[in-house]
Amino acid sequence: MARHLITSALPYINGIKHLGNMVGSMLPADVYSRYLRQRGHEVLYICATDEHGTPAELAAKAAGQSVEQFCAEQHDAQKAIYDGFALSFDYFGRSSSQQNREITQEFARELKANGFIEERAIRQVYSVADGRFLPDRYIEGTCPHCGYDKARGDQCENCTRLLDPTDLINPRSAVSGSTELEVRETTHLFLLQSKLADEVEAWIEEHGKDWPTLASSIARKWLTEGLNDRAITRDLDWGVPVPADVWPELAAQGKVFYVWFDAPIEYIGATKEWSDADPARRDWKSWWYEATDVRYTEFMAKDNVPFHTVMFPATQLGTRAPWKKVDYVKAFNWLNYYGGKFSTSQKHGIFTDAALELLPADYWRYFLMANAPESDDTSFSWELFATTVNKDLADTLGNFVNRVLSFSLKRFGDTVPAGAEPGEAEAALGTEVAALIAEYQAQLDSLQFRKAAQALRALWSAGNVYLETKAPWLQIKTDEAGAALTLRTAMQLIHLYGVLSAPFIPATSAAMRAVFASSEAGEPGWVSEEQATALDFVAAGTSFTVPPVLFAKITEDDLAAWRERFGAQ
Ligand code: B3M
Ligand code: ZN
Repeated sequence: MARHLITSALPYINGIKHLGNMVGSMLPADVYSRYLRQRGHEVLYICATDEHGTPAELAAKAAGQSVEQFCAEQHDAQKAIYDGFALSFDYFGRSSSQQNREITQEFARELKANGFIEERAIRQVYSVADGRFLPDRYIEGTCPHCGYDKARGDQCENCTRLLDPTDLINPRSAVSGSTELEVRETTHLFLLQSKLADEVEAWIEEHGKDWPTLASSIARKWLTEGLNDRAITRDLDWGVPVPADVWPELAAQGKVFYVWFDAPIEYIGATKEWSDADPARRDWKSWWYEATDVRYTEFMAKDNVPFHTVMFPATQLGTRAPWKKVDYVKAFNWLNYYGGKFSTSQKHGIFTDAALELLPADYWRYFLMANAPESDDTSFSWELFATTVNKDLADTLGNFVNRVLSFSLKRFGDTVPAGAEPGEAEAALGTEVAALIAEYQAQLDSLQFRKAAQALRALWSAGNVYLETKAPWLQIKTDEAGAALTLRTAMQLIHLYGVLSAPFIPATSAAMRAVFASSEAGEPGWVSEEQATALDFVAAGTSFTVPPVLFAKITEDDLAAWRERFGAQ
Protein backbone atom coordinates (compact mmCIF):
# COMPACT_ATOMS: atom_id res chain seq x y z
CA MET A 1 0.00 0.00 0.00
CA ALA A 2 1.37 3.38 -0.97
CA ARG A 3 1.97 6.12 1.54
CA HIS A 4 0.13 9.30 0.64
CA LEU A 5 1.74 12.71 0.72
CA ILE A 6 -0.85 15.44 0.30
CA THR A 7 -0.33 19.19 0.08
CA SER A 8 -2.63 22.20 -0.27
CA ALA A 9 -1.31 25.30 -2.02
CA LEU A 10 0.04 27.49 0.74
CA PRO A 11 -2.31 30.30 1.74
CA TYR A 12 -0.59 33.63 1.48
CA ILE A 13 0.00 35.40 4.76
CA ASN A 14 -1.43 38.83 3.97
CA GLY A 15 -4.89 38.29 5.40
CA ILE A 16 -7.74 35.95 6.17
CA LYS A 17 -8.66 33.80 3.18
CA HIS A 18 -12.07 33.66 1.51
CA LEU A 19 -14.23 30.65 0.71
CA GLY A 20 -12.80 30.51 -2.80
CA ASN A 21 -9.34 29.83 -1.36
CA MET A 22 -10.84 27.27 0.96
CA VAL A 23 -12.59 25.24 -1.73
CA GLY A 24 -9.74 25.55 -4.22
CA SER A 25 -6.99 24.00 -2.15
CA MET A 26 -7.40 23.26 1.55
CA LEU A 27 -10.84 21.75 1.94
CA PRO A 28 -10.68 19.14 -0.84
CA ALA A 29 -7.24 18.08 0.35
CA ASP A 30 -8.66 17.60 3.82
CA VAL A 31 -11.60 15.53 2.54
CA TYR A 32 -9.21 13.36 0.55
CA SER A 33 -6.80 12.97 3.48
CA ARG A 34 -9.58 12.01 5.84
CA TYR A 35 -10.93 9.51 3.35
CA LEU A 36 -7.57 7.84 2.80
CA ARG A 37 -6.88 7.66 6.53
CA GLN A 38 -10.26 6.03 7.09
CA ARG A 39 -9.39 3.48 4.45
CA GLY A 40 -6.29 2.61 6.43
CA HIS A 41 -3.61 4.42 4.43
CA GLU A 42 -0.65 6.20 5.92
CA VAL A 43 -1.20 9.87 5.08
CA LEU A 44 0.89 12.97 5.59
CA TYR A 45 -1.12 16.10 4.93
CA ILE A 46 1.02 19.23 4.87
CA CYS A 47 0.23 22.89 4.52
CA ALA A 48 1.81 26.16 5.67
CA THR A 49 1.51 29.90 5.38
CA ASP A 50 3.38 31.43 2.45
CA GLU A 51 5.05 34.35 4.18
CA HIS A 52 7.63 36.02 1.98
CA GLY A 53 7.32 38.64 -0.73
CA THR A 54 6.35 42.27 -1.15
CA PRO A 55 2.63 41.89 -0.33
CA ALA A 56 3.57 40.56 3.13
CA GLU A 57 5.94 43.46 3.71
CA LEU A 58 3.37 46.01 2.64
CA ALA A 59 0.56 44.43 4.64
CA ALA A 60 2.79 44.50 7.73
CA LYS A 61 3.57 48.12 7.09
CA ALA A 62 -0.11 48.95 6.70
CA ALA A 63 -0.77 47.19 10.01
CA GLY A 64 2.03 49.16 11.67
CA GLN A 65 3.90 46.00 12.60
CA SER A 66 7.28 44.49 11.89
CA VAL A 67 6.97 41.88 9.20
CA GLU A 68 8.08 39.14 11.65
CA GLN A 69 5.40 40.13 14.13
CA PHE A 70 2.76 40.48 11.44
CA CYS A 71 3.49 37.06 9.97
CA ALA A 72 3.54 35.36 13.36
CA GLU A 73 0.14 36.82 14.25
CA GLN A 74 -1.41 36.17 10.87
CA HIS A 75 -0.14 32.60 10.88
CA ASP A 76 -1.87 31.97 14.20
CA ALA A 77 -5.03 33.71 13.03
CA GLN A 78 -5.20 31.56 9.90
CA LYS A 79 -4.38 28.42 11.86
CA ALA A 80 -7.25 29.07 14.28
CA ILE A 81 -9.70 29.37 11.40
CA TYR A 82 -8.46 26.18 9.77
CA ASP A 83 -8.92 24.40 13.08
CA GLY A 84 -12.44 25.81 13.05
CA PHE A 85 -12.98 24.26 9.62
CA ALA A 86 -11.65 20.97 11.05
CA LEU A 87 -8.80 20.80 8.54
CA SER A 88 -6.78 17.81 9.62
CA PHE A 89 -3.29 18.96 8.67
CA ASP A 90 -0.56 16.75 10.02
CA TYR A 91 1.41 19.96 10.07
CA PHE A 92 0.71 23.59 9.28
CA GLY A 93 4.10 25.21 8.90
CA ARG A 94 5.57 28.55 7.96
CA SER A 95 7.63 29.26 4.88
CA SER A 96 9.76 31.61 7.00
CA SER A 97 10.96 28.65 9.09
CA GLN A 98 14.60 27.84 9.62
CA GLN A 99 13.97 24.47 7.96
CA ASN A 100 12.71 26.09 4.78
CA ARG A 101 15.56 28.55 4.76
CA GLU A 102 18.11 25.74 4.89
CA ILE A 103 16.46 23.56 2.27
CA THR A 104 15.86 26.50 -0.08
CA GLN A 105 19.51 27.53 0.17
CA GLU A 106 20.56 23.94 -0.46
CA PHE A 107 18.39 23.79 -3.58
CA ALA A 108 20.07 26.95 -4.84
CA ARG A 109 23.56 25.57 -4.17
CA GLU A 110 22.77 22.41 -6.09
CA LEU A 111 21.21 24.28 -9.00
CA LYS A 112 24.28 26.48 -9.17
CA ALA A 113 26.65 23.50 -9.01
CA ASN A 114 24.75 21.94 -11.91
CA GLY A 115 24.97 25.06 -14.03
CA PHE A 116 21.34 26.13 -13.78
CA ILE A 117 21.77 29.42 -11.95
CA GLU A 118 23.60 32.41 -13.26
CA GLU A 119 24.02 36.06 -12.20
CA ARG A 120 22.66 38.72 -14.51
CA ALA A 121 22.56 42.49 -14.19
CA ILE A 122 19.16 43.96 -14.97
CA ARG A 123 17.69 47.43 -14.91
CA GLN A 124 14.85 47.97 -12.48
CA VAL A 125 12.79 50.82 -11.16
CA TYR A 126 14.06 52.21 -7.86
CA SER A 127 11.98 54.48 -5.67
CA VAL A 128 14.24 56.97 -3.93
CA ALA A 129 11.59 58.02 -1.41
CA ASP A 130 10.82 54.43 -0.45
CA GLY A 131 14.47 53.40 -0.51
CA ARG A 132 13.67 50.25 -2.46
CA PHE A 133 13.35 48.66 -5.84
CA LEU A 134 9.74 48.35 -6.88
CA PRO A 135 8.27 45.22 -8.38
CA ASP A 136 6.36 46.02 -11.59
CA ARG A 137 2.99 45.79 -9.96
CA TYR A 138 3.94 48.40 -7.38
CA ILE A 139 4.48 51.05 -9.99
CA GLU A 140 1.29 52.89 -10.91
CA GLY A 141 0.54 55.33 -13.64
CA THR A 142 -1.69 56.17 -16.56
CA CYS A 143 -2.29 53.46 -19.13
CA PRO A 144 -0.96 54.53 -22.56
CA HIS A 145 -3.72 52.53 -24.25
CA CYS A 146 -6.91 53.49 -22.43
CA GLY A 147 -5.93 56.38 -20.18
CA TYR A 148 -6.89 54.59 -16.96
CA ASP A 149 -4.96 56.41 -14.24
CA LYS A 150 -4.37 53.50 -11.85
CA ALA A 151 -2.77 51.08 -14.26
CA ARG A 152 -0.13 48.82 -12.71
CA GLY A 153 3.34 48.38 -14.15
CA ASP A 154 2.60 44.80 -15.13
CA GLN A 155 -0.93 45.17 -16.42
CA CYS A 156 -3.78 47.62 -16.85
CA GLU A 157 -6.74 46.38 -14.89
CA ASN A 158 -9.09 48.46 -16.99
CA CYS A 159 -8.20 47.32 -20.50
CA THR A 160 -6.28 44.17 -19.36
CA ARG A 161 -3.32 44.97 -21.64
CA LEU A 162 0.04 43.71 -20.38
CA LEU A 163 2.43 46.55 -19.69
CA ASP A 164 6.03 47.27 -18.94
CA PRO A 165 6.56 49.84 -16.15
CA THR A 166 8.31 52.12 -18.63
CA ASP A 167 5.09 52.26 -20.71
CA LEU A 168 3.25 54.10 -17.95
CA ILE A 169 2.57 57.80 -18.23
CA ASN A 170 3.36 59.70 -15.01
CA PRO A 171 4.66 56.67 -13.17
CA ARG A 172 4.64 56.73 -9.37
CA SER A 173 5.31 54.39 -6.50
CA ALA A 174 2.23 52.48 -5.38
CA VAL A 175 3.82 52.24 -1.96
CA SER A 176 4.20 55.97 -1.23
CA GLY A 177 2.88 57.73 -4.31
CA SER A 178 6.31 59.26 -4.87
CA THR A 179 7.23 60.11 -8.45
CA GLU A 180 10.92 60.20 -7.69
CA LEU A 181 11.67 57.02 -9.62
CA GLU A 182 14.92 56.01 -11.23
CA VAL A 183 16.01 53.07 -13.30
CA ARG A 184 18.96 51.44 -11.59
CA GLU A 185 21.07 48.43 -12.34
CA THR A 186 20.90 45.50 -9.97
CA THR A 187 22.24 41.96 -10.14
CA HIS A 188 20.01 38.97 -9.65
CA LEU A 189 20.22 35.21 -9.81
CA PHE A 190 18.46 33.68 -12.77
CA LEU A 191 17.20 30.14 -12.93
CA LEU A 192 18.06 28.88 -16.39
CA GLN A 193 14.75 27.24 -17.08
CA SER A 194 15.39 27.32 -20.82
CA LYS A 195 18.12 24.72 -20.29
CA LEU A 196 15.65 22.50 -18.45
CA ALA A 197 12.74 22.91 -20.84
CA ASP A 198 13.20 19.62 -22.71
CA GLU A 199 13.49 17.66 -19.52
CA VAL A 200 10.43 19.29 -18.01
CA GLU A 201 8.51 18.58 -21.17
CA ALA A 202 9.52 14.93 -21.13
CA TRP A 203 8.62 14.70 -17.47
CA ILE A 204 5.15 16.17 -18.09
CA GLU A 205 4.66 13.86 -21.08
CA GLU A 206 5.32 10.92 -18.83
CA HIS A 207 3.67 11.97 -15.58
CA GLY A 208 0.97 14.40 -16.68
CA LYS A 209 -0.95 11.72 -18.60
CA ASP A 210 -3.25 10.96 -15.69
CA TRP A 211 -3.69 14.49 -14.43
CA PRO A 212 -7.07 16.10 -14.90
CA THR A 213 -7.31 18.12 -18.10
CA LEU A 214 -7.42 21.40 -16.22
CA ALA A 215 -3.92 20.78 -14.86
CA SER A 216 -2.32 19.14 -17.87
CA SER A 217 -3.67 21.66 -20.37
CA ILE A 218 -2.34 24.61 -18.37
CA ALA A 219 1.04 22.88 -18.03
CA ARG A 220 1.25 22.24 -21.78
CA LYS A 221 0.21 25.78 -22.62
CA TRP A 222 3.09 27.13 -20.53
CA LEU A 223 5.55 24.83 -22.20
CA THR A 224 4.40 25.85 -25.67
CA GLU A 225 4.82 29.48 -24.78
CA GLY A 226 8.41 28.65 -23.92
CA LEU A 227 10.17 28.23 -20.64
CA ASN A 228 12.17 31.40 -20.06
CA ASP A 229 14.97 32.00 -17.62
CA ARG A 230 13.59 33.64 -14.52
CA ALA A 231 14.97 35.96 -11.89
CA ILE A 232 14.74 34.09 -8.61
CA THR A 233 16.05 36.80 -6.28
CA ARG A 234 14.72 40.17 -5.16
CA ASP A 235 16.01 43.27 -3.40
CA LEU A 236 13.87 42.94 -0.30
CA ASP A 237 14.46 42.84 3.43
CA TRP A 238 12.21 39.88 4.03
CA GLY A 239 12.85 36.44 2.56
CA VAL A 240 15.28 33.56 2.45
CA PRO A 241 18.73 35.14 2.10
CA VAL A 242 20.96 34.12 -0.77
CA PRO A 243 23.60 31.78 0.76
CA ALA A 244 26.78 33.73 1.44
CA ASP A 245 29.06 30.73 0.87
CA VAL A 246 28.13 30.69 -2.82
CA TRP A 247 27.26 34.31 -3.54
CA PRO A 248 29.09 36.46 -0.95
CA GLU A 249 28.52 39.72 -2.80
CA LEU A 250 24.84 39.25 -3.41
CA ALA A 251 24.38 38.09 0.16
CA ALA A 252 26.15 41.22 1.38
CA GLN A 253 23.77 43.30 -0.72
CA GLY A 254 20.91 41.64 1.14
CA LYS A 255 19.34 39.76 -1.76
CA VAL A 256 16.67 37.27 -0.90
CA PHE A 257 14.97 34.59 -2.96
CA TYR A 258 11.78 35.39 -4.80
CA VAL A 259 8.74 34.16 -2.89
CA TRP A 260 7.73 31.69 -5.60
CA PHE A 261 11.17 30.09 -5.40
CA ASP A 262 10.95 29.21 -1.72
CA ALA A 263 7.17 28.67 -1.41
CA PRO A 264 6.94 25.24 -3.06
CA ILE A 265 10.13 24.18 -1.30
CA GLU A 266 8.20 24.85 1.91
CA TYR A 267 6.18 21.69 1.22
CA ILE A 268 9.45 19.95 2.02
CA GLY A 269 10.39 22.49 4.70
CA ALA A 270 7.10 22.01 6.53
CA THR A 271 7.58 18.26 6.42
CA LYS A 272 10.89 18.79 8.16
CA GLU A 273 9.21 21.14 10.65
CA TRP A 274 6.76 18.30 11.30
CA SER A 275 9.41 15.66 11.82
CA ASP A 276 11.66 17.96 13.86
CA ALA A 277 8.74 18.63 16.22
CA ASP A 278 8.68 15.02 17.44
CA PRO A 279 11.56 12.54 17.21
CA ALA A 280 9.09 9.64 17.13
CA ARG A 281 7.92 10.77 13.70
CA ARG A 282 9.21 9.36 10.45
CA ASP A 283 12.16 11.21 9.00
CA TRP A 284 11.09 14.02 6.65
CA LYS A 285 13.41 12.77 3.98
CA SER A 286 11.60 9.46 3.74
CA TRP A 287 8.65 11.39 2.30
CA TRP A 288 10.66 13.43 -0.16
CA TYR A 289 13.91 11.81 -1.12
CA GLU A 290 14.06 8.56 -3.07
CA ALA A 291 10.52 8.12 -1.85
CA THR A 292 9.42 5.55 -4.41
CA ASP A 293 6.61 4.20 -2.24
CA VAL A 294 5.02 7.64 -1.79
CA ARG A 295 2.13 8.86 -3.89
CA TYR A 296 2.13 12.66 -3.90
CA THR A 297 -1.07 14.60 -4.61
CA GLU A 298 -1.21 18.39 -4.81
CA PHE A 299 -4.32 20.56 -4.52
CA MET A 300 -4.51 24.09 -5.88
CA ALA A 301 -6.52 26.68 -7.79
CA LYS A 302 -5.83 26.96 -11.50
CA ASP A 303 -3.70 30.10 -11.29
CA ASN A 304 -1.13 28.14 -9.28
CA VAL A 305 -0.84 25.31 -11.80
CA PRO A 306 2.11 26.68 -13.83
CA PHE A 307 4.26 27.02 -10.75
CA HIS A 308 3.50 23.50 -9.60
CA THR A 309 3.59 21.64 -12.90
CA VAL A 310 6.40 23.48 -14.64
CA MET A 311 8.54 25.76 -12.47
CA PHE A 312 8.79 23.68 -9.33
CA PRO A 313 9.46 20.43 -11.22
CA ALA A 314 12.13 22.31 -13.22
CA THR A 315 13.72 23.41 -9.93
CA GLN A 316 13.60 19.88 -8.60
CA LEU A 317 14.97 18.35 -11.80
CA GLY A 318 17.80 20.87 -11.88
CA THR A 319 19.12 19.71 -8.52
CA ARG A 320 19.86 16.33 -10.08
CA ALA A 321 18.78 14.79 -6.79
CA PRO A 322 15.96 12.27 -6.41
CA TRP A 323 13.37 14.66 -4.94
CA LYS A 324 9.82 13.38 -4.90
CA LYS A 325 7.81 15.05 -7.64
CA VAL A 326 4.09 15.40 -7.84
CA ASP A 327 2.12 12.36 -9.05
CA TYR A 328 -1.30 13.93 -9.29
CA VAL A 329 -2.32 17.57 -9.61
CA LYS A 330 -5.87 18.33 -8.57
CA ALA A 331 -6.68 21.81 -9.83
CA PHE A 332 -9.80 23.87 -9.29
CA ASN A 333 -11.55 26.60 -11.23
CA TRP A 334 -12.91 29.73 -9.58
CA LEU A 335 -15.71 30.06 -7.15
CA ASN A 336 -17.53 33.26 -8.08
CA TYR A 337 -19.56 35.51 -5.88
CA TYR A 338 -22.37 37.39 -7.58
CA GLY A 339 -20.78 37.97 -10.90
CA GLY A 340 -17.20 38.53 -9.73
CA LYS A 341 -14.36 36.45 -8.41
CA PHE A 342 -14.05 36.14 -4.68
CA SER A 343 -11.29 38.65 -4.09
CA THR A 344 -9.10 39.47 -1.13
CA SER A 345 -7.95 42.82 -2.48
CA GLN A 346 -11.49 43.91 -3.38
CA LYS A 347 -12.97 42.40 -0.18
CA HIS A 348 -15.56 40.74 -2.38
CA GLY A 349 -17.29 37.61 -1.13
CA ILE A 350 -17.34 35.65 2.11
CA PHE A 351 -14.24 35.28 4.21
CA THR A 352 -13.51 32.19 6.23
CA ASP A 353 -13.69 33.93 9.62
CA ALA A 354 -17.10 35.44 8.82
CA ALA A 355 -18.38 32.09 7.54
CA LEU A 356 -17.62 30.40 10.85
CA GLU A 357 -19.34 33.20 12.74
CA LEU A 358 -22.55 32.41 10.86
CA LEU A 359 -22.60 28.63 10.93
CA PRO A 360 -20.54 25.63 12.02
CA ALA A 361 -17.94 24.30 9.62
CA ASP A 362 -19.90 21.26 8.42
CA TYR A 363 -22.49 23.42 6.69
CA TRP A 364 -19.76 25.13 4.65
CA ARG A 365 -17.71 22.00 4.12
CA TYR A 366 -20.61 20.12 2.60
CA PHE A 367 -21.90 23.01 0.55
CA LEU A 368 -18.49 23.91 -0.84
CA MET A 369 -17.57 20.35 -1.79
CA ALA A 370 -20.98 19.55 -3.26
CA ASN A 371 -20.58 22.65 -5.46
CA ALA A 372 -16.82 22.58 -5.94
CA PRO A 373 -15.60 24.36 -9.10
CA GLU A 374 -14.19 21.20 -10.62
CA SER A 375 -15.11 21.13 -14.28
CA ASP A 376 -16.04 24.80 -14.48
CA ASP A 377 -16.19 27.97 -12.46
CA THR A 378 -19.15 27.87 -10.10
CA SER A 379 -21.11 30.62 -8.44
CA PHE A 380 -21.89 31.05 -4.81
CA SER A 381 -25.30 32.44 -4.08
CA TRP A 382 -27.08 32.60 -0.76
CA GLU A 383 -30.12 30.97 -2.37
CA LEU A 384 -28.11 27.97 -3.55
CA PHE A 385 -26.43 27.74 -0.18
CA ALA A 386 -29.78 27.76 1.65
CA THR A 387 -31.30 25.19 -0.70
CA THR A 388 -28.34 22.84 -0.34
CA VAL A 389 -28.28 23.14 3.44
CA ASN A 390 -32.03 22.84 3.87
CA LYS A 391 -32.59 19.98 1.47
CA ASP A 392 -29.52 17.83 1.80
CA LEU A 393 -28.30 18.47 5.31
CA ALA A 394 -31.40 19.45 7.28
CA ASP A 395 -34.07 17.34 5.52
CA THR A 396 -32.38 14.36 3.98
CA LEU A 397 -29.76 13.70 6.64
CA GLY A 398 -30.60 15.56 9.86
CA ASN A 399 -34.31 14.96 9.84
CA PHE A 400 -33.86 11.26 9.12
CA VAL A 401 -31.63 10.83 12.13
CA ASN A 402 -33.88 12.72 14.52
CA ARG A 403 -37.10 11.21 13.26
CA VAL A 404 -35.88 7.64 13.59
CA LEU A 405 -34.37 8.08 17.02
CA SER A 406 -37.18 10.17 18.54
CA PHE A 407 -39.86 7.82 17.30
CA SER A 408 -38.01 4.75 18.50
CA LEU A 409 -37.39 6.34 21.89
CA LYS A 410 -41.06 7.11 22.24
CA ARG A 411 -42.28 3.66 21.29
CA PHE A 412 -39.50 1.29 22.33
CA GLY A 413 -37.38 3.17 24.87
CA ASP A 414 -33.75 4.18 24.74
CA THR A 415 -32.20 0.99 23.40
CA VAL A 416 -32.04 -0.31 19.84
CA PRO A 417 -35.21 -2.42 19.49
CA ALA A 418 -34.92 -6.09 18.47
CA GLY A 419 -38.09 -6.89 16.51
CA ALA A 420 -38.42 -9.16 13.51
CA GLU A 421 -35.65 -10.75 11.45
CA PRO A 422 -34.58 -8.75 8.37
CA GLY A 423 -36.66 -9.52 5.29
CA GLU A 424 -36.67 -8.70 1.61
CA ALA A 425 -36.83 -4.95 2.00
CA GLU A 426 -33.77 -5.00 4.27
CA ALA A 427 -31.88 -7.26 1.86
CA ALA A 428 -32.68 -4.94 -1.02
CA LEU A 429 -31.60 -1.94 1.03
CA GLY A 430 -28.31 -3.65 1.91
CA THR A 431 -27.60 -4.35 -1.74
CA GLU A 432 -28.44 -0.80 -2.75
CA VAL A 433 -26.32 0.68 0.01
CA ALA A 434 -23.33 -1.49 -0.91
CA ALA A 435 -23.59 -0.34 -4.53
CA LEU A 436 -23.82 3.31 -3.51
CA ILE A 437 -20.80 2.95 -1.26
CA ALA A 438 -18.85 1.45 -4.15
CA GLU A 439 -19.82 4.46 -6.24
CA TYR A 440 -18.85 6.86 -3.45
CA GLN A 441 -15.47 5.20 -3.04
CA ALA A 442 -14.82 5.20 -6.77
CA GLN A 443 -15.50 8.95 -6.93
CA LEU A 444 -13.30 9.69 -3.97
CA ASP A 445 -10.54 7.47 -5.31
CA SER A 446 -10.60 9.52 -8.51
CA LEU A 447 -10.88 12.84 -6.60
CA GLN A 448 -14.24 13.72 -8.14
CA PHE A 449 -15.61 15.58 -5.19
CA ARG A 450 -18.93 16.77 -6.56
CA LYS A 451 -19.77 13.29 -7.72
CA ALA A 452 -18.64 11.89 -4.39
CA ALA A 453 -20.94 14.33 -2.60
CA GLN A 454 -23.77 13.21 -4.89
CA ALA A 455 -23.13 9.58 -4.01
CA LEU A 456 -23.12 10.45 -0.33
CA ARG A 457 -26.41 12.29 -0.70
CA ALA A 458 -27.81 9.26 -2.53
CA LEU A 459 -26.87 7.13 0.46
CA TRP A 460 -28.73 9.50 2.75
CA SER A 461 -31.73 9.43 0.39
CA ALA A 462 -31.79 5.65 0.35
CA GLY A 463 -32.51 5.72 4.07
CA ASN A 464 -35.39 8.14 3.58
CA VAL A 465 -36.92 6.04 0.83
CA TYR A 466 -36.66 2.92 2.98
CA LEU A 467 -38.26 4.70 5.92
CA GLU A 468 -41.09 6.17 3.85
CA THR A 469 -41.80 2.81 2.25
CA LYS A 470 -41.85 0.86 5.51
CA ALA A 471 -43.60 3.70 7.39
CA PRO A 472 -42.98 2.45 10.94
CA TRP A 473 -45.47 5.00 12.30
CA LEU A 474 -48.17 2.98 10.47
CA GLN A 475 -46.54 -0.42 10.95
CA ILE A 476 -46.64 0.04 14.69
CA LYS A 477 -50.40 -0.08 14.68
CA THR A 478 -50.56 -3.64 13.37
CA ASP A 479 -47.06 -5.10 13.42
CA GLU A 480 -44.91 -3.99 16.33
CA ALA A 481 -42.06 -6.41 15.55
CA GLY A 482 -42.01 -5.14 11.98
CA ALA A 483 -41.86 -1.52 13.12
CA ALA A 484 -38.99 -2.36 15.45
CA LEU A 485 -37.12 -4.02 12.60
CA THR A 486 -37.55 -0.90 10.46
CA LEU A 487 -36.23 1.35 13.20
CA ARG A 488 -33.34 -0.96 14.02
CA THR A 489 -32.41 -1.04 10.34
CA ALA A 490 -32.65 2.74 10.08
CA MET A 491 -30.33 2.94 13.08
CA GLN A 492 -27.78 0.84 11.23
CA LEU A 493 -27.86 3.53 8.57
CA ILE A 494 -27.33 6.26 11.14
CA HIS A 495 -24.15 4.56 12.27
CA LEU A 496 -23.14 3.97 8.67
CA TYR A 497 -23.69 7.64 7.79
CA GLY A 498 -21.60 8.55 10.81
CA VAL A 499 -18.72 6.60 9.31
CA LEU A 500 -19.07 7.40 5.62
CA SER A 501 -19.87 11.11 5.91
CA ALA A 502 -16.82 11.83 8.06
CA PRO A 503 -14.56 13.11 5.25
CA PHE A 504 -17.14 15.78 4.38
CA ILE A 505 -18.81 16.59 7.70
CA PRO A 506 -16.53 15.33 10.46
CA ALA A 507 -18.23 16.94 13.47
CA THR A 508 -21.74 15.83 12.54
CA SER A 509 -20.43 12.39 11.71
CA ALA A 510 -18.89 12.09 15.15
CA ALA A 511 -22.23 13.16 16.64
CA MET A 512 -24.00 10.45 14.62
CA ARG A 513 -21.58 7.78 15.76
CA ALA A 514 -21.87 8.96 19.36
CA VAL A 515 -25.62 8.27 19.28
CA PHE A 516 -24.89 4.66 20.14
CA ALA A 517 -23.24 3.68 23.38
CA SER A 518 -21.34 0.91 21.61
CA SER A 519 -19.46 3.06 19.15
CA GLU A 520 -15.77 3.55 19.57
CA ALA A 521 -14.43 6.99 20.16
CA GLY A 522 -11.85 8.48 17.80
CA GLU A 523 -11.50 8.47 14.04
CA PRO A 524 -13.63 5.85 12.32
CA GLY A 525 -12.42 3.18 9.94
CA TRP A 526 -14.31 2.25 6.77
CA VAL A 527 -16.86 -0.47 5.95
CA SER A 528 -16.45 -3.53 3.80
CA GLU A 529 -18.96 -4.54 1.15
CA GLU A 530 -20.11 -7.45 3.34
CA GLN A 531 -20.69 -5.18 6.32
CA ALA A 532 -22.59 -2.71 4.17
CA THR A 533 -24.79 -5.42 2.67
CA ALA A 534 -25.48 -7.01 6.07
CA LEU A 535 -26.38 -3.67 7.67
CA ASP A 536 -25.50 -5.03 11.06
CA PHE A 537 -23.40 -2.51 12.96
CA VAL A 538 -25.31 -1.83 16.15
CA ALA A 539 -26.79 -4.73 18.11
CA ALA A 540 -30.31 -4.75 19.49
CA GLY A 541 -30.23 -3.68 23.11
CA THR A 542 -27.52 -1.03 22.61
CA SER A 543 -28.53 2.18 24.31
CA PHE A 544 -28.76 5.35 22.29
CA THR A 545 -29.40 9.04 22.81
CA VAL A 546 -31.25 11.45 20.56
CA PRO A 547 -28.83 14.19 19.52
CA PRO A 548 -29.90 17.83 19.20
CA VAL A 549 -31.00 18.82 15.70
CA LEU A 550 -27.98 18.16 13.48
CA PHE A 551 -28.58 20.96 10.97
CA ALA A 552 -30.78 23.98 11.53
CA LYS A 553 -32.71 25.20 8.52
CA ILE A 554 -31.78 28.50 6.99
CA THR A 555 -34.76 30.84 7.10
CA GLU A 556 -35.85 33.67 4.84
CA ASP A 557 -34.82 36.09 7.59
CA ASP A 558 -31.32 34.61 7.75
CA LEU A 559 -31.07 34.95 4.00
CA ALA A 560 -32.18 38.54 3.96
CA ALA A 561 -29.72 39.46 6.72
CA TRP A 562 -26.79 37.73 5.06
CA ARG A 563 -27.50 39.14 1.62
CA GLU A 564 -27.51 42.57 3.17
CA ARG A 565 -24.38 42.04 5.25
CA PHE A 566 -22.29 40.49 2.49
CA GLY A 567 -23.50 42.65 -0.36
CA ALA A 568 -25.15 40.08 -2.56
CA GLN A 569 -26.13 41.42 -5.97
N1 B3M B 1 0.67 31.43 -1.92
C1 B3M B 1 -1.08 31.15 -3.58
C2 B3M B 1 -1.41 32.58 -3.76
O1 B3M B 1 -1.05 33.39 -2.93
C3 B3M B 1 0.34 30.90 -3.24
C4 B3M B 1 0.54 29.43 -3.28
C5 B3M B 1 1.90 28.98 -3.01
S1 B3M B 1 1.96 27.27 -3.12
C6 B3M B 1 3.56 26.86 -3.03
O2 B3M B 1 -2.07 32.83 -4.76
ZN1 ZN C 1 -5.54 50.39 -20.07
